[in-house]
Amino acid sequence: MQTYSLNGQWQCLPDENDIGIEDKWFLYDKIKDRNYHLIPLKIPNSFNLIDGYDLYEGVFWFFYEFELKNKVDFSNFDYQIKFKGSNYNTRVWLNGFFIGEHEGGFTPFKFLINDHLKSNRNYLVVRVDNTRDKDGIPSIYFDWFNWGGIYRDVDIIILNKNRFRDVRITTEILTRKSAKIHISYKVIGKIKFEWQIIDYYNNEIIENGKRTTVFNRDEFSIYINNPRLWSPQSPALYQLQIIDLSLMNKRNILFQSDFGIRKIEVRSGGLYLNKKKIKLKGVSLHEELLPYGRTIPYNKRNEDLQRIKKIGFNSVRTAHYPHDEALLEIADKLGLLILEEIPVYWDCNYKSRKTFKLAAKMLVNLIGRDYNHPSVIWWSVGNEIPTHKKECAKFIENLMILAKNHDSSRIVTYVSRKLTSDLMRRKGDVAALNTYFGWYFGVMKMLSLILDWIRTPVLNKPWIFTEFGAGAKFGYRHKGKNPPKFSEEYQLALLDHTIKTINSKEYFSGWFIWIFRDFKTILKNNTYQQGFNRKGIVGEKSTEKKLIYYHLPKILNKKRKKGFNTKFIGIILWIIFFPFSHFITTHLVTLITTNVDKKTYKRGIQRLLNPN
Ligand code: GCB
Repeated sequence: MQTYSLNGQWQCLPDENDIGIEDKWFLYDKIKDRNYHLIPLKIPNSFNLIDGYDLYEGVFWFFYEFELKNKVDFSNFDYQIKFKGSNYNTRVWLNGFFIGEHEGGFTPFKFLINDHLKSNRNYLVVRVDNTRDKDGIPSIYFDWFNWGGIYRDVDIIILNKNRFRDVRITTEILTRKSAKIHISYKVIGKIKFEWQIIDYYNNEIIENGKRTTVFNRDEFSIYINNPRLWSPQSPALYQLQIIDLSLMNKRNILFQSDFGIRKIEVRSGGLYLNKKKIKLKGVSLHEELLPYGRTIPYNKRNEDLQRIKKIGFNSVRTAHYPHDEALLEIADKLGLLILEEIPVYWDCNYKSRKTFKLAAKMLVNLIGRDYNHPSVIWWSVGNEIPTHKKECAKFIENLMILAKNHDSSRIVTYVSRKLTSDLMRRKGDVAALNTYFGWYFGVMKMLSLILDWIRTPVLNKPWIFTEFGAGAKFGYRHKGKNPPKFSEEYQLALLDHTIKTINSKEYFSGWFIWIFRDFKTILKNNTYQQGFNRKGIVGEKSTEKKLIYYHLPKILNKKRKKGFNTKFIGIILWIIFFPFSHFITTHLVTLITTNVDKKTYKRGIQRLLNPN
């Protein structure tokens, strides 16, 4: 496989009235002959970084001319165009011909272009529309910025006619001294190949063999002695290489992928990595860094994860959608456990078959993309969704079944913000809870009792506190007692209290601070926020470190002093209040917060649509 990058200087054109299709902007001459004011833009990049388009939601067209270095050879190769990420709806034309369409902003997609690719000049046209859609995923309301456009790499992929697909490497630890590596794949055509397992540690081939597969699914297993296991403390990596043996003198690598030998398991109410109990201590991260938007340079992503690791975290939740694969490559190398999620978020059209199909496609694509990364330990199929509604419960349950069918080696769950009324929690491998006690509602001191209460229906599974946090405006400091909300001191106090509380509860197998970095959102607009969610431990450019940042290394492992144990009181509360539980959470706690939020959302959306 060879790749030919189409990154570089493109031209683009906003289409505010959506006339481009009717006006045939996909034809080269149409654009060339008219005096359109084309805007140069370095792709990958979001169009919201163009002056004057920072809040734009709508259609943008992109134009790019290219010539492949070598002559095209359709008898031996297939040519695909691959987009690693483009938000939200993307249509592609090559040399005037429609090539394909893709819906969804965060997973890669590709189209075969043999029929229209030329050896000399090629003219590529892409139309991207980031208008919110009620049937989309996410739907209309979400608490992050809707960066539009082609914001990840674009490549031409040149594939041998005979090739591998869907190569999956699954590892199993058999004994302390041996491991099994299971390789499954599909072959298009007929391939005689050699496989090799390379150990990065000594940089040597530790196992190899030969095989032939004809048009089929196939699989084989390799056993290795004294395996070095992958873990956050020791992220040992191996590499699988598959080499074509049909070419006599040329070494043609058909497939290669790094992998790690590790096992994540849920058993007896705990989380185990390589058979040892583990507590996840992590932070969430949006794929955004200013001034780059979502197109974060590799070295900056690396810097993020290095800092996260250095603070002492062992895991990262990639909120709320798949990030660029570069993040996973870095996490594999550094030893950070990653929680991945598809953007099924808040209210989507759970009744729609089309929306379900879209979610299912995103999930399967994500699992396909990231299966071989040892850092990835979990698939979440949704965040803060209304599981009390029948249609949503079914939607989520079916997605969890789908995830398990595609990958039974990882944790499958969804994330809920409901306290007592989410009876679906039992169906996930772990119970995942988001709650902003002491921020959006409640008082910090009540947290311990509330947790002991709400866990009652899921006593046998590990709980993960997937979100908690407090906003802080960098530089807003308060001396003395009772720091106000949005001060750095309040954030420090809340995170300190919450972490201590969770660390003291054996049924919690992990927690994730919301969030590493402040991020843009049209939904947060008070004096301290001004278009940013301020719950980051660093500011939106990563340069400003808040007070909590310096304290975290000391706080991560803190526990509460042993005090009054509310475990049994929690269970009794559950029994007493069970008949009212739905009312309490759905109609009181959740509604109070949702109503407050909804007003802000509406204002935010209105401001976006009518900036003046
Ligand atoms: C949540 C959401 C997250 C928001 C966060 C907040 O519960 O899961 O996407 O950004 O609250 O800060 O309001």
